[in-house]
Amino acid sequence: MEGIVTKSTGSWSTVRRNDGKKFNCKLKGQFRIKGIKTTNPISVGDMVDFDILPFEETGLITKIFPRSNYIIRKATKLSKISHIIASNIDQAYLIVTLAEPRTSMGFIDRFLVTAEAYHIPANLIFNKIDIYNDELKKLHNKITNIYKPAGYKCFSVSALRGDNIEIIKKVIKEKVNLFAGHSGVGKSALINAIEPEFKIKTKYISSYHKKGKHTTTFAEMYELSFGGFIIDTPGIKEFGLLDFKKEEVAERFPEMRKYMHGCRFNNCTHVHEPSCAVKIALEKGLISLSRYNSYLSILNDDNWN
Ligand SMILES: Nc1nc2c(ncn2[C@@H]2O[C@H](COP(=O)(O)OP(=O)(O)O)[C@@H](O)[C@H]2O)c(=O)[nH]1
Ligand SMILES: [Mg+2]
Ligand SMILES: [Zn+2]
Repeated sequence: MEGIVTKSTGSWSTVRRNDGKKFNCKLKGQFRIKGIKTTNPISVGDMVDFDILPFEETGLITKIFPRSNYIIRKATKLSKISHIIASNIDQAYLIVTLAEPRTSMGFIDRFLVTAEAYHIPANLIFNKIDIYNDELKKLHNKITNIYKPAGYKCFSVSALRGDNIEIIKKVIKEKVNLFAGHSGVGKSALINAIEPEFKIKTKYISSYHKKGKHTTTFAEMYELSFGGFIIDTPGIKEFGLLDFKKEEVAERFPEMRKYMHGCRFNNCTHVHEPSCAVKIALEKGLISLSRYNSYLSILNDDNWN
């Protein structure tokens, strides 16, 4: 039988058969994935073949179909071993907020670069707009005016008040959607606003917890009543920029990609070279300074291979 993995915690996975029935399954034997060292051979979103043992409720996964894409994070910051968060994703939404806990633009850019590297279309959802004061509304305007021209859709919602939930439902329909974002931005609340039946636990974050303890909960896939899935990814602080080289970073910024062919040097890093089309675009305001600074910051990471 064929199915999709909706949850995977160590040795057990929940597999949704194509008719919607779910089975608890174990992996049969050892699976190795070419090229990457991972702590988990199977992830949420994997399409699998499985057998159910006669008279038993549990099954054995016998095959993992090739993934169209996947997103990973490193087990630890310096580790070469990675953890597959989810696979076969149609589109990713980064849930952010300018209220508490505020998402930094650096984090947004790293997420978008990661999604670009994995060829997953990504967009931004600004949550908690019900509590934006005038200052935050201005900031919200300013930030969306950076991301929209860069090629990303920006949605503004209030999971609590219900603002613009219908728009979100429309864009996620019939797709496998990854929902990512810092703990506390309202991912679970948003999923509940989309599907009130789910009643997923949301949590209040006290200032004591705001620092962010490392949560080890697993990604989970929710089936939408109107077609499609949401993968909720709790507790992800960082995404692994593992699969590409430093030289490729500029290409992962769509607005830099647009201009870089005009640079004088083929191997231009867009940092100090003369006749750099990216820097000219920056000076003209065609590329935002905050995005360019994120580019420099990623280049300066000390964990490039
Ligand atoms: N004011 C306001 N609070 C929200 C909104 N969405 C979520 N919250 C609150 O933010 C906190 C964290 O929400 P939760 O959904 O658990 O965040 P998650 O960690 O991203 O899943 C909870 O106390 C929610 O009630 C919103 O749209 N407006
Ligand atoms: Mg949550
Ligand atoms: Zn250049």
